[in-house]
Amino acid sequence: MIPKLTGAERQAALAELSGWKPAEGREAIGKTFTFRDFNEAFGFMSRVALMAERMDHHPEWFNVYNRVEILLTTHDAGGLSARDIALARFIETAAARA
Ligand code: H2B
Repeated sequence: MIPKLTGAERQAALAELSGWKPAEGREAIGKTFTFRDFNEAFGFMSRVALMAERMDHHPEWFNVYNRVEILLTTHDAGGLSARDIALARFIETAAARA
């Protein structure tokens, strides 16, 4: 069983992750990314997908053309865990490189 973050850990993580917000009505965090076009958005998604598979931790996401909405939560924990924070950090670096 993966431990859920404590309230303090959650707050500290969110303070450090620019633009990530708690989701409405769910123990999850989310952020929407906008790219130049679909090619750039899908390239970003491909890099995130490969890392997600390596981490065995997968995003809930939605893409329309150049927009990618991402929600992170740990199903096995029923809320946020350190894995969500690690994946969010990787996503930030992938988006910055796009
Ligand atoms: N992704 C996310 N976001 N949460 C999980 O709890 C999770 C996952 N569990 N990816 C993994 C896969 C689990 O189902 C497999 C069996 O390891």
